[in-house]
Amino acid sequence: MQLYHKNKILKLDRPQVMGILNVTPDSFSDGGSFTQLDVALKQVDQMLGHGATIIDVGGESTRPGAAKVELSQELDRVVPIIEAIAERFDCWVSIDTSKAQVMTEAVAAGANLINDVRALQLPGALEAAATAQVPVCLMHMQGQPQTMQQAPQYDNVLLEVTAFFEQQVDRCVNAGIKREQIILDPGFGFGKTMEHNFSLVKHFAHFKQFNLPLLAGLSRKSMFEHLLAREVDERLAASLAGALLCAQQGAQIIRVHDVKETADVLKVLEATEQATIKIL
Ligand code: YH5
Repeated sequence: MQLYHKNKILKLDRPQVMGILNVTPDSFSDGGSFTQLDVALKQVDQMLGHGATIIDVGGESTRPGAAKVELSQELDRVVPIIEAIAERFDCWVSIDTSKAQVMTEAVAAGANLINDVRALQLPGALEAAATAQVPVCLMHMQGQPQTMQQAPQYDNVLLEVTAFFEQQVDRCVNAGIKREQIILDPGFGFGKTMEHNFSLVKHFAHFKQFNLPLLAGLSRKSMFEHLLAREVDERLAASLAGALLCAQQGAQIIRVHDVKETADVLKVLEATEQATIKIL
């Protein structure tokens, strides 16, 4: 399995680490300022040095209850950073957005992958992604970010997420996106209770039936707060356990804040899988 964009190929024969680069300044300056750009590039350099192969640039906060971001503000945040990364580093750059115009301008600036928590459902997004000819990550979410955690409900979360994937893959293929360029993501924490999230972890392997790349994003999420009563900066061990459980069940891309530690865990998994093959 592999993804491609122009002359770049991302091999998925072992799990890849996607490092999260938030450019959502709850701080003061916008993405174009020298200091913020400099800080972001240092973080990128560090994440790549620690083994990330994809940098996921996000300018809209989709945390429960977060404020909406205007188009111009989101563009101002992400475009200069993507240009700077693409200029300096030979890595994959992913744009975490739901807005069609951000997708288009981000890819023009050098992004290689569209990561959309709304699965290309906002106006124009499907067409923008098809035109951009980059791989796309389709994430499942129940409801909208502002309200999704108020009362998530499913008859069967696994079957509902699976049905959603079937529909959305069809929709993308019909719009001209190549099937093999679609990544699926069950969307941990997006309109899901703790029980729903852990059911999806337990049965992550169920999604291998699509024979498409799978992405798991559990890093520091609230499901661990509810389980462990840990603040966001105390959820590393839990996040690593979640990453391992999903990678062991076939996740090819693990989206994380803590690249170094996650890369170590994935190396342990890989060494174990290699050893098993040799013994058989
Ligand atoms: C994802 O799962 N998540 S943004 C709240 C947290 C910690 C982390 C309260 N974008 C995903 O990371 N894209 C986000 O603590 C994503 N999959 C994909 N494909 C939310 C996030 C977070 C939220």
